[in-house]
Amino acid sequence: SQLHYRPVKLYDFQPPLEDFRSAVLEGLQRFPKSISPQFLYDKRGSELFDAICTLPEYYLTRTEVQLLQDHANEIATYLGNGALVEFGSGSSQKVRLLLDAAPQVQTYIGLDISRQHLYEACTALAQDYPGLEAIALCTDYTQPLPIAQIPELQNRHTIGFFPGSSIGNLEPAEAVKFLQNAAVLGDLIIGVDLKKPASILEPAYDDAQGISAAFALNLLTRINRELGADFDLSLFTYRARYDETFGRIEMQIVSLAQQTVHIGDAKIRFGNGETLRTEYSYKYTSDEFQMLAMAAGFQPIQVWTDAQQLFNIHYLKR
Ligand code: AVJ
Repeated sequence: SQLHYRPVKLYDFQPPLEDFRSAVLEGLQRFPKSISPQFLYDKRGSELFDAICTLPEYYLTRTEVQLLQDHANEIATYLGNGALVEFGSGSSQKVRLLLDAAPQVQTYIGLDISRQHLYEACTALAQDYPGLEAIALCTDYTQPLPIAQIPELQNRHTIGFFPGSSIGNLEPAEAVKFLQNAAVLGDLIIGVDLKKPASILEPAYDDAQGISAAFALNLLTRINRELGADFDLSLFTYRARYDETFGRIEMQIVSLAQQTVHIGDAKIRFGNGETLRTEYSYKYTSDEFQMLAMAAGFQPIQVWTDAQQLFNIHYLKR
């Protein structure tokens, strides 16, 4: 049958995937124990994260979507006829709000480490936006971006898009490095969660239905399945605490007993009450984030905020 959309061009830079086994062993042999949040997103983890995004307590997604809808026309004036590059594009849903308001944007570049998911999301966009040139760029965006090798990015207005407050997973020094790398590309539209009372933040990361807990604890299930470990899920619990000094939510798995877990030949000891950190989620005031952006060489020129002061979308000019 005839194609009714422009085929998606794929640039595959074959980013090396971090080895799950060595990352897990390394993280469990540290003190305090920690494992990178990137490993939370297996099939079940991605489903649980999608469920988190619709929880009543998790205000981030719906607030950001509302901001994008409310200010789409103004954001479109900043986009002009530039090329839109989405970092960690996942299923590329939020960018549709921008594309709907900015028909003059003719090029979309999705950038993700997961080639299959990326390609499918770009294809779905190409189908829904006839005339849009959709490009899939499979690469690790924490590494220097191969822009010299992408003709579609040469000599044109380019705007990065990094929604979801995903930058919150990075420690501030890493966040500056990410922003410096993104600045090579052009301007940046970025979603950032605001500082607020712990009474609002903590339920967002430890909800009444236990979905946030299931999301973190699924990491242990994944380790059991993929690495042949023997975590007893009944001997661990989940906790999310807002550390006001650091301005971050700390998500951790807590051992309910002194115990030894086996991962292949390795023995991992847990003390009673010992923690395994699964994520940080940093929160920034508008001013703090603008300082961070300036440290990375950006000029903050606009910030959109909801009436309840929950969330920011920043426009950063290179
Ligand atoms: C995907 C990093 C933006 O920090 O709000 C939500 C991850 N983890 N609930 C966040 C998360 C548990 C989320 N980010």
